Amino acid sequence: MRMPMGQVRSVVVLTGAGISAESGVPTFRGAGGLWRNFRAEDLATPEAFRRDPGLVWEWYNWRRSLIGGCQPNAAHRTLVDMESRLEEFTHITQNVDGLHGLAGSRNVVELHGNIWRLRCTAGCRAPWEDRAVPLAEMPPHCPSCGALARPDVVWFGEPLPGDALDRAFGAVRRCQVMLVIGTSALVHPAASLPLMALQRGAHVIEINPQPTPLSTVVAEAIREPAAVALPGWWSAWQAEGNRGKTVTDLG
Ligand code: BJW
Repeated sequence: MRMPMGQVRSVVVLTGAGISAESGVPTFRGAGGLWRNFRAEDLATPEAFRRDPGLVWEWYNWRRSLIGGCQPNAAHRTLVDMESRLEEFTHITQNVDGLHGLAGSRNVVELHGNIWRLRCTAGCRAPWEDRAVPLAEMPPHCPSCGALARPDVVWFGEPLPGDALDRAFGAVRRCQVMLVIGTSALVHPAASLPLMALQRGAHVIEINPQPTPLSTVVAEAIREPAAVALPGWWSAWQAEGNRGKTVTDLG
């Protein structure tokens, strides 16, 4: 597909754990991934939390301390620049690490929640932010009603936040260009978003050093780490766009 750069109005970015890898945050799958050493069934399901909230909270406390020592990288910063310059830009993330916000992204659709927020299991109040590392109380409780608190993240088998999902699907329906960065594209419904964009004729570009199920169907697969590939891709977009090049030419 050839799409004149000047005609591109609507861009969507979907990020996954790989964008934070160069910041030192472990991914989930693949070499060094969290699921190599921990079982998702024991730690990232509602059943696991019901069975042993203390164990699940220990794991989240450990991850919060690890993420708390990490800083955004050049890929996170490039997305901040894209947000400030592009007319219609929607940034969707599966990440819970909060590094996009720390980099300065203002409007991020968080599909899987945020590890820095807590939620009352009795649902008595809205989720609240607590950046303490370690948490003052383990496991923590709701300051309003005293019920057990849980991380405000989406575990396997749980529905994604409806408003975030609606915004994501709405933006994907309208987009002309979609960048899919640092995700294994295995977890649904997030993994359905690029497929939907493709079905609707968008130009989909994947940035990932490893192949994924998307790699053979996207228009371009850039096999480089995000902190290298994304700033380069964005510079080329800005420079070449003004000279009337097309999205395909930038591959
Ligand atoms: C780099 C890089 C560098 C490395 N630069 N790249 C069978 C078929 C289809 C679906 C299902 C099924 N069985 C069950 C399901 C549903 C399930 C699912 O999809 N499972 C599949 C795994 C099979 N989905 C769900 O359960 C979801 N909910 C749902 O469907 O609800 C339905 C419902 C409706 C109504 C009522 C009730 C239910 C929820 C999914 C929640 C996912 N949660 C987690 C944990 C979040 C909290 C936490 O962090 O603790 O979200 S799991 C984990 O995976 C996390 C991530 O957001 C998510 C995706 O991972 P991501 O980001 O892709 O990371 P990785 O590690 O997989 O990949 C990293 C990539 O980066 C790799 O490709 C590297 O190569 C690359 N990389 N360095 C660029 N420098």
